[in-house]
Amino acid sequence: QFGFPAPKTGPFVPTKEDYQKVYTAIADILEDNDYDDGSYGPVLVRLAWHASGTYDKDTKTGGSNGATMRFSPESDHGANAGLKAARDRLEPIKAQFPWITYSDLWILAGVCAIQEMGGPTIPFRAGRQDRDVSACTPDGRLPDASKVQDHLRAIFGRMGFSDQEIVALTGAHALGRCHTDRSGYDGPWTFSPTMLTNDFFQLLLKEKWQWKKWNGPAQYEVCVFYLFSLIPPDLASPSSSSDSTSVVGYKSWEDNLAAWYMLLQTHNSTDDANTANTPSSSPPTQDAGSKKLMMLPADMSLVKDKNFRKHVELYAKDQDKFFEDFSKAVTKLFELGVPFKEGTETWTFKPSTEE
Ligand code: ZEM
Repeated sequence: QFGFPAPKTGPFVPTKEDYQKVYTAIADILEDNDYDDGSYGPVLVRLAWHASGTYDKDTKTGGSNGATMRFSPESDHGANAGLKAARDRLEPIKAQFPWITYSDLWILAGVCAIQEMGGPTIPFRAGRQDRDVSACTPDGRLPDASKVQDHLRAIFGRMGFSDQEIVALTGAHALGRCHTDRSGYDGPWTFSPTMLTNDFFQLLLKEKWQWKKWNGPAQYEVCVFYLFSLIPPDLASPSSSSDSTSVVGYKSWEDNLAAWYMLLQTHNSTDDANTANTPSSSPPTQDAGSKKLMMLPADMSLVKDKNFRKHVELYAKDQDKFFEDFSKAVTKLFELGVPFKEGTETWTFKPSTEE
């Protein structure tokens, strides 16, 4: 009865708290001022999507269970170009929490990135198992950006998604950018590529997209004047929307004009007793100017096809509805083909800003 206590036996069974620790560790490595727009968030979302989007509902192959993108040939598939940056970024986390599978880690990183970039809560279930190279999926299961609606319906239909879900999922293109050394395409879709908004849909509908004149792959571009950014934040709500992202978020030229009109009126009425209209002393938050934004041919088909377009119109008007549907569709995407044990709990993790 004098010895050390008997060592605990049996395998380590991680709890929700253990996964929350991993979530927090991922949240801590998202930012890096020397990478892209200052965050690994977008490329981590793309990693989780490409791990999941190989699913085939008929053969029940592919999907996020397995993390087979660790291996060639899948890592070398053209669609996965550039995702090594995302996988490498997660290696120190895997070393710190060796009990988590790569498959769960990649998906948890996607969940974390979406939430930390201002997106909706994405419920998470653990239990993905890593598989070996023999589970790699054939090339060609992910969408081709040069193709349009019929292709998108074939690819996402194979995973089991409807038109509405296709449109909601593609709203992820509010995040990140295209890289000439990865896909060959170039540029961001929105002004705020590290913040999830419904700007992708607003821009699709409101801007006049033109074919980009260059030697690269065919893509659309538009040069958007960004006068709105000069307006002090407390005057910057010309439309009814008063969400906290209004200064960063996309504003149509009508909104720009309305904001300038308000500013002019305010300046012309400085003698008024109405102090509510006093211009703010807070400085403009961003430089005014213009910026080139882009769309892929696949993106543009979402407004050219009338059945896709009605969902684009809804999400452009209603960011809450977009967030609700995006969360549902992403949760489904991330769980395609995953053989969860019966009774696996669904967890939600708190964004790090709310802790
Ligand atoms: Zn994307 N995506 N995607 N996508 N994607 C790129 C980048 C990102 C398509 C596509 O070809 C491309 C979904 C759907 C579709 C993200 C998330 C999601 C790029 C640029 C291309 C070419 C890659 C590069 O050069 O770095 C096509 C055709 C899609 C079909 C509709 C869905 C669904 C997504 C998540 C739910 C994200 C976050 C990026 C930005 C990555 C980054 O590094 O910034």
